[in-house]
Amino acid sequence: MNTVFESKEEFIKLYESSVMSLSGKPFEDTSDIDRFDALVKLIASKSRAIQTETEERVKETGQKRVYYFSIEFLIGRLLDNYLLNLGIRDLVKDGLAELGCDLDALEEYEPDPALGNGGLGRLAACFLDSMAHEGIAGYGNGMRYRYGLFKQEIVNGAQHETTDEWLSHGYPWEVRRPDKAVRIGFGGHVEQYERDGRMCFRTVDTEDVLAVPYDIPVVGYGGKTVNKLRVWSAEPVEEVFDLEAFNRGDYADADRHRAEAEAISAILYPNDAGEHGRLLRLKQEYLFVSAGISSVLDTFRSEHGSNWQLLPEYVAIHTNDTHPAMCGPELMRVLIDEEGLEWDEAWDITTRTISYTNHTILPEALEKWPISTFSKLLPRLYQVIDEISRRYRDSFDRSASDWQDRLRATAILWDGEVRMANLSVICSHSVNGVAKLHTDILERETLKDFYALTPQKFNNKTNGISHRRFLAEANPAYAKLISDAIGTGWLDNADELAKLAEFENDPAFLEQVGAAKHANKVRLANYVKRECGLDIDPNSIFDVQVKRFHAYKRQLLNIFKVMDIYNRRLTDPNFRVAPTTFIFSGKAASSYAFAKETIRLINSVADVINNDSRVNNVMKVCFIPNFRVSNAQLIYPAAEISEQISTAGMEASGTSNMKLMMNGAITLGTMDGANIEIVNLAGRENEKIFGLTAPEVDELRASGMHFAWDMYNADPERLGRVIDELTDNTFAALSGDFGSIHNELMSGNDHDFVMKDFNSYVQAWEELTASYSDHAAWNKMALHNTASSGWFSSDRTIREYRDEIWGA
Ligand code: T68
Repeated sequence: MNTVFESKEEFIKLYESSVMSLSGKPFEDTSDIDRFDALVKLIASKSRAIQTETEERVKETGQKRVYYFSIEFLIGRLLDNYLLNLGIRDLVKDGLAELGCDLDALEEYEPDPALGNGGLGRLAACFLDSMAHEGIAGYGNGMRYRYGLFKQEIVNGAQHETTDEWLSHGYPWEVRRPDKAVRIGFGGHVEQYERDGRMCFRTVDTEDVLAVPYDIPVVGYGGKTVNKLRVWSAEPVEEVFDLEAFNRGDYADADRHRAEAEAISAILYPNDAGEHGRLLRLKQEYLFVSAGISSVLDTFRSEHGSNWQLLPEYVAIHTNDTHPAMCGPELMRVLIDEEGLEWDEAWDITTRTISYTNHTILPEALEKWPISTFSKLLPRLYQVIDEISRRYRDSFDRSASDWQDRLRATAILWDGEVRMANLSVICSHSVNGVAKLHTDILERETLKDFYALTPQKFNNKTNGISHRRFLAEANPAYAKLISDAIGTGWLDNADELAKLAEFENDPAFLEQVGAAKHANKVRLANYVKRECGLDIDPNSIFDVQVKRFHAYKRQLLNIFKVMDIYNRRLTDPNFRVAPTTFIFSGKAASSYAFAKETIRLINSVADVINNDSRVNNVMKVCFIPNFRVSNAQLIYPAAEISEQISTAGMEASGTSNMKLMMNGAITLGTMDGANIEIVNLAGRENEKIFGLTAPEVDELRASGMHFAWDMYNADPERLGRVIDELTDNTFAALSGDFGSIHNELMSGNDHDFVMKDFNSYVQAWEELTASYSDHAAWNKMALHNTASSGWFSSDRTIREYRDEIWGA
């Protein structure tokens, strides 16, 4: 597959000269950073050569282009991934070794850009990988935040946020494209004017900023397609430096203009920031939408002229959640105001071009903006939205008896607010959820009125993950075992993982599966020792819950289980525990007090248990700080139990469940999100399912017959005791007690059914861990999970989007 370097010798020659010319030093005098930088620049330039070929092919064949608009792309480190995708990892590693460099060591210098919060942003990155692999002309359009999501440190058990300065040494993958910059106007007012005998609209007296794109190559596996991710940075339109202010000594004032413009792309918002009313967030959304649409249309125009009727044939614009919801009105605005199209034609083009994915049913995540804020910031765009809304209402079918309720539920403008989800649905030809159950809930509950009106728009696209990043790259020990057994075809086609089923009854192979897992556990234990100074035992079970902290994800339930096991171990010397390391990792939004207290509770429980010699030979609790793509790639391969314990009906899909399954972990989970598909693929006997189902949750909520205090009183020995321990100083030594969690749980009447599911959860855990001692049986389950996981490759997901939504 390698057509990048003719030979190792050629690589060495090119690389040496690249190091020297970039650093201006003889090779021997260069630092590891110089060497890392030069390596990336060399691979990036080789990638761009393929990108040029890809571009020519797309033009020649008139291939449809897909633009994936997402306010987050959590791309992770790229070097290792691209070496793998280009088929030159071994060649480069060997070549570097001849020069006395260690590839793994150099890779540690690569920043891990935190340009996303969690699942949504990582999904976007997996999709870029799969689009390039599938030969789709697919491009990411997003934001280049100067500071990504905060860096998490743990101080006295609590999360502390510090800034993530990922750009401090520069980012060698990106290319700044000032020639493609787009001017974006905010504020001002709308005026009418006449053009070619036609009344037109334009906005005047705007405050403008410049959106400057940076392009990052996206290298597809197989080395045939290289696409790009374009991220936008906000800058002042022109350098307006106030010399007078500077001379007065007002240095801040002198540069105010620049600072105000740059603020727009300064930070990534945490997902629980409560965006409501945050003007800067709205500016971010408009900036990447407007600049993105402008660049999409420029490319189209250069190929097809102004034949806008052809747009839906050659372009698909996908909106990842509601953050790019302005794509619809912005495309309308440009087609009407700038290209002179009539409303109806523009509307037809727009709705046939745009599609939308929903990622949550949480009502607080359904974005809304006050009309007053919106119309002041974006007066013309607001007029367009108002007109979309008016026409929607006017054409509304009033024959059904409940038409008024239906109109109220689906309206774009309501109660003084712009409802972004409704705008997204109305402007799109396709609306999808991200797992079967989630799509069902959208159709039956969250978006039921839209579903009744336009059922044909709705479809499911169960999420997927890049099996190349999260299995091949993250887990070299297991990947080698797999490739030795079934060949390397699975890298290209993840369905081939099913061939592993042949080895499920091969004792020698199962032992090797166990050995690879053990090696990964040792690797993680070393990382934990380095990062946290904690010794964890690679012979214990690694029980893992890694994801954003949120009440519905129920990290609280997990730590309650740990507390209960600890209590029982202390009170009953005959109570047997399979030696286990309970591993947690993840960030809580900085303003989300309950989630942050849960992190502090976990670390406080860890502090007590890890230092208690009565139990610390059989249990340890480990919180790995600053969860991100790079350390996730060390954690997934080491996991044996995958904790997927959200309240049923709440997790849209989950994707760590898929990554962990693929790496041979057994799911301990509820029937929620994509856990359901996991069970369907691998068989219920190969996972451990517990707890309320989604219909049971609905029923119990509706009945009003669940009472936290009854649960507490009914089980004083175990559940009651755990709850008492939140406030009786048992875990207070590190930094105090947990009254707010106690209060939230009891006054909130166990909103997330932590207490309700407690018993069945702990029992399921005990049964599952009891079966661990039969190593052969366990490894067989693990292998069966990997063998069943091919369907979760994002290659499959992307093919479904391509065939059923984009028509690309
Ligand atoms: C996640 N959503 C879902 N949102 O929770 C998860 N939100 O079930 C699903 O697997 C994943 O999306 C991919 O579909 C998120 O990650 C956010 O991060 C987010 C960011 C900004 C604003 C709101």
